[in-house]
Amino acid sequence: MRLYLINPSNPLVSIVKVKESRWNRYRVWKPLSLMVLAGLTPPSWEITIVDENLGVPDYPAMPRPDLVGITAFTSQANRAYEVAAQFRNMGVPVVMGGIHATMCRDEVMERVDSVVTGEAEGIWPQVLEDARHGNLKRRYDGGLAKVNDIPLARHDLLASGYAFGAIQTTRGCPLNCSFCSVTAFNGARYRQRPIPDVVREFQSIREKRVLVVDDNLIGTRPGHIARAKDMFRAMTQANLRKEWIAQATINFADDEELLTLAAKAGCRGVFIGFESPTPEGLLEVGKKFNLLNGRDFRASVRRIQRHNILVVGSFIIGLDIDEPGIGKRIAEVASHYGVDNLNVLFLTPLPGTRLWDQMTSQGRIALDTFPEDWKYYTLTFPVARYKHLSLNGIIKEMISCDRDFYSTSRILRRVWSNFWQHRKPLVTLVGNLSYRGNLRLACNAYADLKRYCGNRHNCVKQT
Ligand code: B12
Ligand code: SF4
Repeated sequence: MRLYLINPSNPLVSIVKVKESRWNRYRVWKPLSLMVLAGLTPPSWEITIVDENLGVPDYPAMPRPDLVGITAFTSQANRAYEVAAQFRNMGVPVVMGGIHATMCRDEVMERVDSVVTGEAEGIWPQVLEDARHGNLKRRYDGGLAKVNDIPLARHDLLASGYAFGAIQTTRGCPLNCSFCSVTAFNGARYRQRPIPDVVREFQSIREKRVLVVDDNLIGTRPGHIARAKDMFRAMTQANLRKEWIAQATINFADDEELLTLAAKAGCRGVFIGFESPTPEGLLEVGKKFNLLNGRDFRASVRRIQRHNILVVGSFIIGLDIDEPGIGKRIAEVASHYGVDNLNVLFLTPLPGTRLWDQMTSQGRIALDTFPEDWKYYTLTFPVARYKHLSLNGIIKEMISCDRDFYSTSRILRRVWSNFWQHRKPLVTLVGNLSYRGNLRLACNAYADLKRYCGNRHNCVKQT
């Protein structure tokens, strides 16, 4: 039995096109979901993983599979449906799973033979068995998996073409921020994989550099942090010789021992969601965790950096409290915090989130011709109607934020302080220039968006 597992591309996410710039190699990330599915698949199946971000193959010229499994974030849904149609026309059954299939099940069911909602671990062997007998059901639900017995992902199947390997050590997040799908999809309970499994899986990754995809690597409670410390100790003891980057909340900075152990285990960078420069903004998105009394973000960032760990800060533009000037404000605050890189995203109502429910009920979803418009749900396009910012206004804020934070003088200052603090001036320079280089691409994309909206009257306007 032959199985193709496919990660569809999104033509609007041009930065992932590896052939256009060699730096993009550092921005293409392995589709871990498909490697996990492959790990759950019995050996009687011959598996090929296709990541369209590395190039779209000529499917009809490939050997005919017995089953196709497609994964998709919401922003990949359009291409996922095209791929599904292509295989279904050849008479090959198609199963789709992942976050979009879970949040928009009915839409997906109309376009594929079978939909799997939730996490796959508990249900995928059953799906394969039904497919083998030509007896696929229309729907399966995997719910939340027990993370104690997840087989290792098949890291051997996507061996080349990427700068980073990928691994997951925990699932779920208790914080449930309004714009984020993680709590809705993976649950509020923080589930931690057994440390020996994590170490073994790390050992099976060939790349020197690894993305730890956990939404919050260290968790929020003392028990979570103790486990993170144990994991870092085990990683160091296993002498993995990996360098890895991860996502964490700002409490990462609060524990010197945790930072020391993380750095020793190979941590080289963290991505931290600051979300908004104001307490009102944090309250609006529900990220109360960042509001702890007396938190000095600048000192926190510096404490992390002292361990030679780079900090990428993430903010959102388009909150109800955001007014003209927010772009400059974010650039200033992020510079004051001292982050090494800044990633700013448009507030985007993703299906299944509290924000989606709120914006839908208020009639504020502007790009709502679905499924066609899903391709704009990359958080790099303003797809909603924002309270104090028009379409032109919010784009202007985003551009001014990027221009400010990535101005030549600010980049030089950042590189100089990295040099002065014996950190990573070169990595910071390359990272900053690469973000700055994207601005031109982003401006072209905004111009296309405006044309698209122009044809469709009443796109984004003030409410
Ligand atoms: C790593 C990651 C990335 C990587 C992607 C790597 C890759 N190619 O997969 C990068 C950095 C590139 C990325 C980009 C984006 N991401 Co992202 N990302 C994640 C993150 C943190 C982890 C994903 C992961 O690997 N999980 C581990 C695997 C094992 O879990 P999984 O993917 O859920 O797969 C399981 C099930 O879903 C299911 N399953 C999945 N696929 C299939 C297929 C079949 C056939 C079956 C049966 C089952 C199945 O089985 C798996 C095992 O249980 C998630 C958060 C999260 N917790 O999921 C956000 C997340 C998926 N990202 C999100 C978003 C919004 C984006 C972006 C649009 C915006 C952005 N800038 O972040 C872009 C998308 C760009 C594009 N191409 O269009 C949202 C998606 C929400 C949505 N409705 O789409 C998430 C949920 C985070 C959030 N804040 O809400 N992301
Ligand atoms: S944004 Fe981060 S902290 Fe908030 S719910 Fe999502 S994963 Fe958790």
